[in-house]
Amino acid sequence: MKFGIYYAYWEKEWGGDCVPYIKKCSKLGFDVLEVPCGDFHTKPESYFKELKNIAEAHGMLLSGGYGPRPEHNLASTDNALVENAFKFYADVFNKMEMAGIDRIGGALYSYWPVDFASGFDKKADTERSIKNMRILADMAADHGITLCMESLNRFEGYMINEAYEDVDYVKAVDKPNVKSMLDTFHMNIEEDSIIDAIRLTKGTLGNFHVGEANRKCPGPGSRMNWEAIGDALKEIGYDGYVIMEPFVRMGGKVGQDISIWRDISKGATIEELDRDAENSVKYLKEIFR
Ligand SMILES: [Mn+2]
Repeated sequence: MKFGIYYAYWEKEWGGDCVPYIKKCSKLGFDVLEVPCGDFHTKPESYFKELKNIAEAHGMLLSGGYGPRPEHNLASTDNALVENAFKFYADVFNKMEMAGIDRIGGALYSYWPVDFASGFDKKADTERSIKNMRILADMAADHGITLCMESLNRFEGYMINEAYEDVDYVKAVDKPNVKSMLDTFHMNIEEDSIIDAIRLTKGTLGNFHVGEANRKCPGPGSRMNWEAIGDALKEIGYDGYVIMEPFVRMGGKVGQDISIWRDISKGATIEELDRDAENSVKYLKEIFR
């Protein structure tokens, strides 16, 4: 297993320049940096070449994350919108390959965060999503990219809330580069057993997000049984990325989308955030290996 972190831990706005985080995260003990793909269309090719060069220089791997905006919803009833989403992803996949990023995870099957008031038809949406995901999978395969379908809690999505729904979706798409993806924060809300949920994804798990129930960095003495979670991942033979996705800072679009209405970091400085992440990845590497 390789251990990573999502850049947004330090940021209040989505996107931005991830290059400085490569060196920083390498120094903190990470193997992987997960970067946002939602703003790739705004960036020049030179940015992606720089990501690749700096990552290689520091022995770091890169993975991609995206919570699709409504205009990139593959389950939409609007064909023109879906065509536009394919165009957006075609550009993203090109740039991912340029940067040496071979996997992207998130609610790629739908959009995020869902506006539940706008109404939806889960069954029909899921059928459309599966049909369109097959097309997206072939586009991604041309660039050597794997698509990871992240199971989200009920307050952020409706199509895939539990591991069994994730596995069902992935099996229905039936493409080798479409995988399931779990996140302990979401599982903590929805699953009877986090361990059984992990077991269910044997053979289909493509990315694994970790975080405490309140999205702090994983650590000892928490409500999550990290030892049992690590054992379950080993039991199913998971050899992919374990990416921590802490969100502890208020403010900006990140704080708003993640629903952070108090300062979970308790006024932590950037240096203190760094130490927390460093201690957390050290702990996970000890427990999961
Ligand atoms: Mn996640």
